[in-house]
Order: sequence, then C-alpha cells, then structure tokens
Amino acid sequence: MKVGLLGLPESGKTTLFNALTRSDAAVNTFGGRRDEIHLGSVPVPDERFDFAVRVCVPKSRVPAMLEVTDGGAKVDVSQSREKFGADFFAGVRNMDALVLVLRAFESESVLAPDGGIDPRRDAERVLAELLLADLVVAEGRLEKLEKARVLKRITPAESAERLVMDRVKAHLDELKPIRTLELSVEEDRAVRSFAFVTAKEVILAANVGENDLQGSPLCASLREYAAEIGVPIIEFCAKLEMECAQMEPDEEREFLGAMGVSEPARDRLIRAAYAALGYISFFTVGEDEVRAWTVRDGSTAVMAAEKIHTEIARTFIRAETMAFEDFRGAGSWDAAKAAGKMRLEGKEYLVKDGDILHIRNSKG
Ligand SMILES: Nc1nc2c(ncn2[C@@H]2O[C@H](COP(=O)(O)OP(=O)(O)O)[C@@H](O)[C@H]2O)c(=O)[nH]1
Ligand SMILES: [Mg+2]
Repeated sequence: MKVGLLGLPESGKTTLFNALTRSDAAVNTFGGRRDEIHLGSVPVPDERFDFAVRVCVPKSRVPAMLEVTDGGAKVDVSQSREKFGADFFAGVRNMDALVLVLRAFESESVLAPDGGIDPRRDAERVLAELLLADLVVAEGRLEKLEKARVLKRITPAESAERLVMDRVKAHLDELKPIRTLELSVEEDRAVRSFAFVTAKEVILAANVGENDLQGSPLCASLREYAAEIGVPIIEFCAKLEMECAQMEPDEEREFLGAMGVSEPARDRLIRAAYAALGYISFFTVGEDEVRAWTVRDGSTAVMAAEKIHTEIARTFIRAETMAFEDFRGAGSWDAAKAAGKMRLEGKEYLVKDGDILHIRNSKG
C-alpha cells in the first residue's frame, strides 16, 4: 500500500515521515531545502502475521508493507497559480491514498501562518488545490476530445471516454471530489489512466502539540469538517512520535503510553488507510515462507491468486482455505486440516480478512 504525505510547508510532513518509517530525514528549517523527496517503507503491524511466523518458523517472512512518500507534491497555496500545473501532483499520482498533514501545533520557533493556526482552513485549501488540479486535467482532455470530434477523428472509445469525462468535470465543477462519483467498471476504466488525485482516499492527519494529545481544541472544527466530508481523521504529535520512533516497539509503546497515547500514529494511520481503502489481508503460510498480502475487500480467490502470480491465477484449480481463527485454534495448518477446518473453494470465492490460502494450480 502506498501513501503520499501532502500538506502545506512546515505542517510536519517530514517529521511524520520519520515517525512512520523510523527514518531520520532532515526536517525543514526556515529557508531550508524543500525539493527533496523522501521514500520509505514500514512493515504493516499485524499480530496474525506474527502468530503465523511463530508457529511456522519459516525461512523467509514477508509482511505487508506500507510505502510512504514525502515531498511528492509540495503544496504552497501562497504561491501564484502559475506555478501549479497539471504535473504539480505528478509525484502522488500512483499513490493509493493521500495523507493530508495539517498543522495544529503551537510553536515559538515555527512561524504560524497568516491568520493563525487553523487546520480546517488548511485542509480546505489543500483539498481545493486537488480539485483544481483534476479540473485542469479534465478540461484539457475534453478540449482535445472536442477537437477530435469536430475533425471527425474521434474513435468510439474516445466518444465513450468523452461522456465519462463530462460527468467527471460536472462533478468537479460542483466542488465534489471524484472519489464520491459513482462510476461503473467500464467508466472507471475509461478514465483511470488520468489518475485523478481527488479519486484517491484522503486521511486527515492533524499534527497537534505535545500538550494537546487528549483532544486539541484547535481541531474541533476540523473534526466536524472530517465528518461532513466523510473522511477519516487521526490526531497525533509528529514531533513526539519521531522522537520515539527509533525505540524498540515495546519501549515505544511504553514511552507513548506514559504520555497518554495508547497506540503509535504509525499503527493508527495504517488502520485508517486500510479501512478507507477497504483493504483486507490474507496469508500464505509454510515452512519456506509466511507472507501477508493486501487485497481489496470483495476480491475473489482468483484475484488473490493473481496477486501472488499471474501464472498461478491462470492455472488455478482450487483454493485450500481456512479462517485465521481456525488456524490459530489448531496451532498449525496440518492440525486445522485434520480437524476438518480446511475448505476447498473455487475461483469466485470471496476472500475474507485473515483467510489463509493455499492455491492449488495445475502447475503443481
Ligand atoms: N512543536 C512541534 N513542532 C513540530 C511538530 N511537528 C513538526 N514540528 C516542527 O515544524 C517544523 C517543520 O516540520 P517539517 O516536518 O519539516 O514540516 P514539512 O515542511 O511539512 O515537512 C520543524 O521545525 C519541526 O521540528 C510538532 O508536532 N510539534
Ligand atoms: Mg518536509
């Protein structure tokens, strides 16, 4: 899963990046370099994966990974419009979700923006920029298609695309993000290559001060806004989380716990992203490898097989399947199988969160 950190300068993106990925990228000092892109990844914490590793003792273990990009898009709404182009958000076009980092911390050393600290205002401004970027793309494409139509050089596929693009533009004109536009599978396919930024799921990430961990008053209006637009919100203190990100997980929990934080922002963000994207996990287990896989809820067994390898999907016969709790209860695949907990499922079986799958295929 790929997430891009987005936000105004000095909102704490790089600080959060360090906290999430346990890195130590330089945070901005005033006038510092702003053009750097940071890429990092962090295993998705999952006690089911840990359990499977404990009981299987595999040669290799491959957890699901969260990939984080910081600096893929620099949003500075104080700059003139001319500086924004369709390419402005190029760095986040291949992300699954966007994490909008919002300054909600007071600080004497980090200058407050004009108008004071107001995470809701900042959220609205950045989301408006995203809408505008998509409008530029949709309008540009519609102009091209219109020219082709006038010159009678429009293909049937382009005519179909034009109808969808009209709907996309009308939706954006109403200031609504594309993620709230219902598109059929074919319609989605017709415009998917444009990778509209407002089609992506958004998570609001309010960066609060150390003393506001029990609910920052600065976030009251932002919380209402999040509920209004139906977007998840997490509140955390990036600076604090960065300080303890290098600790051992237990030590980190203890440290944060003493500050009244029950779970690191890393874990909460990952959970919010999985929920927003409708992602679930399935596992493959064995002596060679224990591996966690991420698929969309509603994926079939053959789609899960596709994740593993196209060849395995092509030669799919049956999925040997068991629910995670049956695996856990029996303590091993073989024991669960002996207890009659293993099922044989076909291509259209809907994979459940936590399922353990073994795809039988005609290649072995
Ligand atoms: N007090 C406080 N300062 C923070 C916090 N998060 C970031 N900062 C400071 O804000 C400045 C900008 O942070 P940075 O992560 O570089 O922001 P970016 O421009 O969005 O990447 C740095 O001086 C950070 O130390 C926080 O939670 N509390
Ligand atoms: Mg930065």
